[in-house]
Amino acid sequence: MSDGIGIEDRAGYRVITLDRPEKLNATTAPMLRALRAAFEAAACDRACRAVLLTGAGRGFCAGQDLGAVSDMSDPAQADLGALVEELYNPLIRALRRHPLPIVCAVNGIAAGAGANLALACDIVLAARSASFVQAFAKIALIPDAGGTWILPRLVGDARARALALLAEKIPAEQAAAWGMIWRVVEDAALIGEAEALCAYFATQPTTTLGLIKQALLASSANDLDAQLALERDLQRAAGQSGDYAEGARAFLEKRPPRFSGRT
Ligand code: LHQ
Repeated sequence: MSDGIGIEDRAGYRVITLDRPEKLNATTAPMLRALRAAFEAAACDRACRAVLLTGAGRGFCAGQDLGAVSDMSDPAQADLGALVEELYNPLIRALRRHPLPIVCAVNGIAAGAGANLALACDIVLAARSASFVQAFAKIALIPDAGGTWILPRLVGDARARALALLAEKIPAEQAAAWGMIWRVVEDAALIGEAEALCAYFATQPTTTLGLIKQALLASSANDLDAQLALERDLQRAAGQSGDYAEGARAFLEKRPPRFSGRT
């Protein structure tokens, strides 16, 4: 049986596709496990220098498959927290701590945990026809998959509150105008642009890009002194890399650098 995701290797990067188009790629337990395993495998593969996440069909991801978690016979016995802990939390941590740049191509609706899965990626491109909805409140749930952490950081408290409490669908263009995503792309150009970004990242100083992600992640919990100390330490590591030596040499020799990635 298919686990609901597709994995395809390209030159220097990997494409992971959410693949249950008949259910707008709503996530199931096998799918979430496979997704996490795919990201972990990408992190360990030295030939892979970026990851592209997208969805098959007309949706990106409609969030948790509600059919798979809807035994309403005794709600008091249901433990959605256990599901969050086992399946969503490790995935979101894996994305935010991932050493490679992750590009997300939001090809259609991103709802509930599907929206927050997209927002956990590093660079989010969305098709002009795509939209985002923190659908949770409509079914009496709270935003999970990191939604209550990332939304206020991306769009500010006022917009995060309205998005979460009203659960209104917002178009891709509005998401971009609010700083929730990087940019909107014409539908037909979406995958091409996301692939081009990944191909670009595949030529870049991969280890250093991972250090940049590490610094940005830490900044949300650190005070200025702690962050300055972290920058010192990470810059020390970056400065000792072969890619820094190549980058500086290439600049001085007025030629494009040839980064090896993981040095
Ligand atoms: C679906 C789903 C879906 C199953 C569309 N499930 N079938 C939750 C619980 C537990 C613990 C952990 O955390 C979570 C996190 C969450 O993600 S909660 C939020 C779950 N998501 C939602 O509440 C969104 C539900 N979906 C919708 O509101 C709509 O489908 C949207 C607005 C996404 C798209 O609307 P339409 O474009 O009109 O498409 P549709 O509703 O006709 O959906 C197409 C098919 O996909 C349909 O199946 P069918 O067999 O009737 O053709 C839907 O039933 C199915 N589908 N989302 N989450």
